[in-house]
Amino acid sequence: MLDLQTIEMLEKKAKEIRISTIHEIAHLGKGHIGGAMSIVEILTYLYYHEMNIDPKNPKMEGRDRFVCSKGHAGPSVYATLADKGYFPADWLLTLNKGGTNLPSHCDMTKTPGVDFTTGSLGQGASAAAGIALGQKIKGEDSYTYLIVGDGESQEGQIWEMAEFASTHKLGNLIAFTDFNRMQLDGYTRDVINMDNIDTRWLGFNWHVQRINGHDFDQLDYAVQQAKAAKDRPSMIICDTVKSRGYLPGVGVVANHSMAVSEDDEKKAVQALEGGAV
Ligand SMILES: Cc1ncc(C[n+]2csc(CCOP(=O)(O)OP(=O)(O)O)c2C)c(N)n1
Ligand SMILES: [Mg+2]
Repeated sequence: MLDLQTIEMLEKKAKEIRISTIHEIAHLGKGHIGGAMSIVEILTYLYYHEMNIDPKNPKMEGRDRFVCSKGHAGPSVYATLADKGYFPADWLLTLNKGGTNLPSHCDMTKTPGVDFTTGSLGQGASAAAGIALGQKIKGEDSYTYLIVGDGESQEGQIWEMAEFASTHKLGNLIAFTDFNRMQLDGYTRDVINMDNIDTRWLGFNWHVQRINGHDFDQLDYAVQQAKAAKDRPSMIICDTVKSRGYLPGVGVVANHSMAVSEDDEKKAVQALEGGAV
């Protein structure tokens, strides 16, 4: 269990990352705020508590790796990396503008700290399995962490990765499904029903857990359990709220890529600072 001080530190960081993400997207005027906000606690937990990384040496040998396969969540990944010191915070205001190092979707050739280029849904997951296999072959004591979306999990490539990773007993691959129940233009349930997500992963012989993806204690417990399951890859299905912390988007079905005005930005940040999340 995490101690109270750690939980308070993580909650404070998560709030700062949410606020940075809102500023970043508002400066551009629009962006994938829904899917960026739903993974903030997962990112915060990994980058501030779990991963063996060195922002001063982004390509450190033997480090843990992170792949955000739902590459459109780039803005909250960047807010996290900037706060960790991978690059100057003022880069955040260049999000997706000409000449930027922070394109809307994660790009390993541009952004220090991004371990794999993503955006074409499904592909990052396969890359993560390949990276985890490489770590295993090298005998490294390191992990690959992966986030996939629930809509993304409708891609056939995800399930090819699932069988590959269990065949190769990739106990060092720890994945999270951001189960926010929404995809680009509606509820996953209305597009392709993902309600049997747990048994799907079990069927592919993964170690499967289901948690509240905004709860640090649950994230910690699940990651430690995942590490203990050394003979299988792990999937931690995280129940989350799309747009969590960006109140104008919460509960709105079309909250995928949204316009974020200066007024929305001000109100959302005020709400967060007032303790909305
Ligand atoms: C192969 C591919 N098809 C379509 C898209 C367009 N697209 C971007 S995000 C998205 C919805 C993804 O839904 P989900 O994984 O649930 O993301 P989240 O709810 O976390 O934003 C789609 C269809 C894409 N990026 N890649
Ligand atoms: Mg989704």
